[in-house]
Amino acid sequence: MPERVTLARYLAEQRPETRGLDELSGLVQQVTDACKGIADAVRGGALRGVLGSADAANTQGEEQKTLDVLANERLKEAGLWGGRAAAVASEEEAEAVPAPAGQPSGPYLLLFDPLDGSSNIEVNVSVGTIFSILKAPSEGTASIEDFMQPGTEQVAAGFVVYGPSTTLLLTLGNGVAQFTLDHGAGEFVLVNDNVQIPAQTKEFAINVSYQRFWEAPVRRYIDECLQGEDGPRGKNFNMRWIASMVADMYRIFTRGGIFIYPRDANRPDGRLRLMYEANPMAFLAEQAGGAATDAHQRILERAPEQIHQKVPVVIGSKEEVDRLTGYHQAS
Ligand code: P6P
Repeated sequence: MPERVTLARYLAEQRPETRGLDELSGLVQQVTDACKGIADAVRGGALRGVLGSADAANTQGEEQKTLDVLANERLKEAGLWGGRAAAVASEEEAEAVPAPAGQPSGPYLLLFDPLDGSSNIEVNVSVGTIFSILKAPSEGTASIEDFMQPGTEQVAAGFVVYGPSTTLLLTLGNGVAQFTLDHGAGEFVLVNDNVQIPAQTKEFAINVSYQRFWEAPVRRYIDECLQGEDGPRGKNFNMRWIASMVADMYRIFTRGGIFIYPRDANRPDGRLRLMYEANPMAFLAEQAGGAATDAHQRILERAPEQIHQKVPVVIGSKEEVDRLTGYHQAS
């Protein structure tokens, strides 16, 4: 029976100089504690009265689900009243939200998509929380400009999948660790301390219904996959598209694959947001031996211009990401 390593112990072992009692460890624990509450609400579904629309739209003009609002409030509270974040930014908030007046302004900035894939809630498909942590300015109140840091500046990132099991993937910049929530004990327990994305794969994830809008490199790449073993790739591929990035990406961290949300004729910058979806996933992917580009350059090197900006995403098994990125660069 392997030793039971909780998230608290993992943080202490990863940061022995502070025994995991530092501000970053504390913020990670506050965020993941909020995710435990979100997991409980998601699991309750219709019995908890948390399904359905919140009869409002978020700053992106997308319909807000009741659970979107609940998850956002839980994570804002964790970030703003925990004394470790100077401000938070959320998919559900138009602007950055500074720590309340009189509250200690912490050394970090917390960014999150509180409930990614929430359009899947009514059909009981896995959804999740994605988070990213940056350093805050050394003094003064954090402003939206302080968030405009490239993904290479992240000090931690993670996501939680609210699925058949509640699972956390986390990086502090020293590899990727995987935890499963022991709902009875209320603890995230380590199940893999060295998650690796296989460099090769036979699975691709893309929404094929937009095929007629794709650019030539994407069409070429997918066509070659579809030609299978008789085509230039010399092997058959399988397609998976859950339409919940956290679920698609969790599969890729588990067994490899390539996730593609490209720019197209209708979406010049793709659909996914740089700061709280693409950057944290890219940080995790690279830390797990994978790769992540915007089809031309590393996502982590993209210089952000505004908090909700979108970016094309090609992420997962390194050999496949490099191939598709190479097709774009050659086009
Ligand atoms: P489409 C969910 O809304 C999301 O942001 C990602 O989780 C998911 O990968 C994507 O959108 C799905 O987009 O166009 O297939 O519905």
